[in-house]
Amino acid sequence: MDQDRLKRMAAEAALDYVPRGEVIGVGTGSTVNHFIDLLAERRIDVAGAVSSSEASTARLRRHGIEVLDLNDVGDLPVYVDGADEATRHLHLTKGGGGALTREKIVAAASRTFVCIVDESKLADRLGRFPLPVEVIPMARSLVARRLAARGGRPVWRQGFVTDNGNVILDVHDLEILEPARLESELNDIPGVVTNGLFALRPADVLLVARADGVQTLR
Ligand code: ABF
Repeated sequence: MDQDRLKRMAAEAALDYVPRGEVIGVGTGSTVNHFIDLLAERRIDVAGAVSSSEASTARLRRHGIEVLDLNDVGDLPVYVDGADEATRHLHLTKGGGGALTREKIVAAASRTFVCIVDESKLADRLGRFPLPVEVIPMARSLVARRLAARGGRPVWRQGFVTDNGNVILDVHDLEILEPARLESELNDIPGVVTNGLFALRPADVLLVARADGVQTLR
């Protein structure tokens, strides 16, 4: 079964986790795009959405779903988002789409983080997908040196500026044995805004779409 069909299957399974009549958190990426489209197609009754990117905001609005400011809504019952890589421990690598900072904010504000992936994202250990790190532009070289000193090979995502006006380093060849510890250590590098490890606050539910159905990992 092709990957896009699997992404839609995962997105469809996430509808079961959407409390009717409430404001929900919505992530970014092609799998989440299916989720947004299904909210509209199935006329799911949501009171609005807190979005993790300008791209998702535009898609939500095109469907007539109100986009709200997180500062006006407080904590959320659920956050639905994709990932670039995921383990059975529900640790994630995110940020391939460049929205990792707002994604991590909305995930932190949500009681239940439902992550939707196709089976190709599942890995025994994080690290095959280069780790995105959002950096204040003036600190790009400093942070790159600190990441290289850790054995990573940082590559500037040239021509890309995040919704927050920052740049991204994609870090190849990192050996990620303790995701939560590494996430915390990377946060301490001056100039790092967000790194793409979601282990300190992992997903609560991981929906993995396969040809024979959607597997639920908790
Ligand atoms: C988003 O989901 C990003 O963090 C990540 O890059 C993306 C996965 O992309 P896709 O769903 O398009 O495979 O949350």
